[in-house]
Amino acid sequence: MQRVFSGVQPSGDFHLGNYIGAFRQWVADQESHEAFYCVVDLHALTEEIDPAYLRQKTFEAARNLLAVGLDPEVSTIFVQSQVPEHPRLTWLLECTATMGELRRMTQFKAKGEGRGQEGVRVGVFAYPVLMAADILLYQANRVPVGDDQRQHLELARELAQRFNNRYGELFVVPEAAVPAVGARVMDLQHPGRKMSKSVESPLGTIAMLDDPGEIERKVKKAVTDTDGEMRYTPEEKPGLANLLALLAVATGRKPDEVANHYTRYGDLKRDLAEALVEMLRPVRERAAALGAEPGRVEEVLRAGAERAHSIASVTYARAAEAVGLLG
Ligand code: AQP
Repeated sequence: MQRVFSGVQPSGDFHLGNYIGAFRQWVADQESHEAFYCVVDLHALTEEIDPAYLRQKTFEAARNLLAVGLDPEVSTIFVQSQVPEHPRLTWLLECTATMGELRRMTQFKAKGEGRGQEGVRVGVFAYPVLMAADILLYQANRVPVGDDQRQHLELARELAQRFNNRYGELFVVPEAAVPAVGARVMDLQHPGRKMSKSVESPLGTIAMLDDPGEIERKVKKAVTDTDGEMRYTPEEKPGLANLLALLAVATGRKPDEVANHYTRYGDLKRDLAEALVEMLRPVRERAAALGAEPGRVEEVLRAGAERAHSIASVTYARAAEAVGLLG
């Protein structure tokens, strides 16, 4: 069986972008792959975060991964920092990557804007290497991610190939799996930027566990445009295109088909709100049920860390030996 790996930061509340860009694929892939899904708490440290908040969000993240439909009987669900090989392999890969490669990462460049690169933390600069280690430790063939992670996946592939060329065939070279529609869900108020956990946008972000009233309110207030023409043209009409893509995903159609079906923005928004409420209903219900049994989440994480460690430790030991470290 081929392996799938992916991760999510516990840097805030999961949102519609995470669900559509990533989690839906994770759930589908657990049927056909040996699956490893990780709450990447070390990544969340790259930005200022309150320790108690991080602990709480890490636990909630694990619970919500169960709520989206991951089955701990078939998927390994774990917390990154509980498997010590992640930072250990990162060091070996940092001694493989170059400054030039990391400087080209658009996310690093974007985060440097405004505060100047001198003020950006080393963790933000180096985090794509930690992400490469996350993936390569599990010899993952497939990595389901949203569009924003494409470039980081390319780096992971490049580092795996370079390491393999230098030291022998140690790592599987992973492939990114990016959904055709919904790979970049945009903020409903600022359709020029992606929906994101760590960016404050109370009306622009639909949280995965928002109640139906909140979803309806946010969709109703979503920014569109004033010409009233129903067309799927993301460059020209980013706000409308985002809504069309969301309804397409929620109803299993193509965005163009959805556009042909409507003449008025109001009707589109009404149906979109309804479709999102229905799509997220089972997730909300499962999250509520799991809230009543926190012991179950703890047990899943304990077993997940053990299983992840049993795989990661073998990969790391082989890599460490290959570079000449004493075992
Ligand atoms: N807007 C999005 N549309 C589609 N997919 C998305 N993903 C994130 N945002 C969107 C995908 O979700 C997975 C987890 O990514 P993450 O934990 O980095 O999510 P985030 O919401 O982007 O979190 P942050 O803390 O706000 O991160 P930054 O600082 O990077 O913006 C990934 O597969 C991602 O592609």
